[in-house]
Amino acid sequence: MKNRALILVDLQNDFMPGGSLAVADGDSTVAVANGLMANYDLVVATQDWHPSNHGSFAANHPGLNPGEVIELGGLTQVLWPVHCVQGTPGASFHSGLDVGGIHAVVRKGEDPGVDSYSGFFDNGGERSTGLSALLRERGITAVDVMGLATDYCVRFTALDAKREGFQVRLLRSGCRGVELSPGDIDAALAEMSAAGVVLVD
Ligand code: VGL
Ligand code: ZN
Repeated sequence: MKNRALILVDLQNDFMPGGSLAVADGDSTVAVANGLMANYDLVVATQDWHPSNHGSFAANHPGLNPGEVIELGGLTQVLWPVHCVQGTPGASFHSGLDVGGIHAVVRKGEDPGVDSYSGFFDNGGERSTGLSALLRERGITAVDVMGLATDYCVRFTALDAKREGFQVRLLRSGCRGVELSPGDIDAALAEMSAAGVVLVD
C-alpha cells in the first residue's frame, strides 16, 4: 500500500508476558505484525526508551507504588514499574518480531521529566519525535496502528495520528491492553472511534 504506513507500537519485551509491565497475551500481537509488514511500503516501529531515572517509574518516587497517580511536569502521571530502560533486554523488540521488515524506529520517553505514550509527541504535546514529518516525507496520508498497549501507547498514537491529519485505522487483532481498571480497553476503543479512528477487526 503506497500511501498507507503501518505503525507498530512498543512491541518490546517488557510489555510481553514475563516482562516488567506485562500486557496479557501481548505476545500474540507479534505474529499479527509479522504477517502484515509485507503489505506496506513503510513500516514504522515505536520504542519506549526510558532513562533509568524516568519520572514515570514508581521506584523513583520513594513510598509510592505502581498504579498510583502523581503530577509530573504539570501533567497527571500513572506510576509504572521500571520498564524499557534504554539498552536493556526489556527495551528490545520481541525476539520473534521480524525487525528486517521495519523501515524506521521512533524512540520516545527519553526525557525523565515527561512521559510519552504517543509515537508523535510527548504527553504535554510539546516535543515532537519527528514521526509526522517522516510520514509526510514519504507521501503517507493514512496509517494503520497496532501494538501495545491499547489503552496507553496505542491509544495516544492513534489519536495523535488523527490530529495530525492522517486517516487512521486501528487493527484490533494486533492490539492488547493493560486494563489497569476494568473497562479501560473498551473506553480507549470508544474514545478512538469517537475521534474518527476506524476500528478494523
Ligand atoms: C506504555 C505504559 C508506560 C505503552 C508505555 O507502551 O502502552 N504504557 N509506558
Ligand atoms: Zn513507558
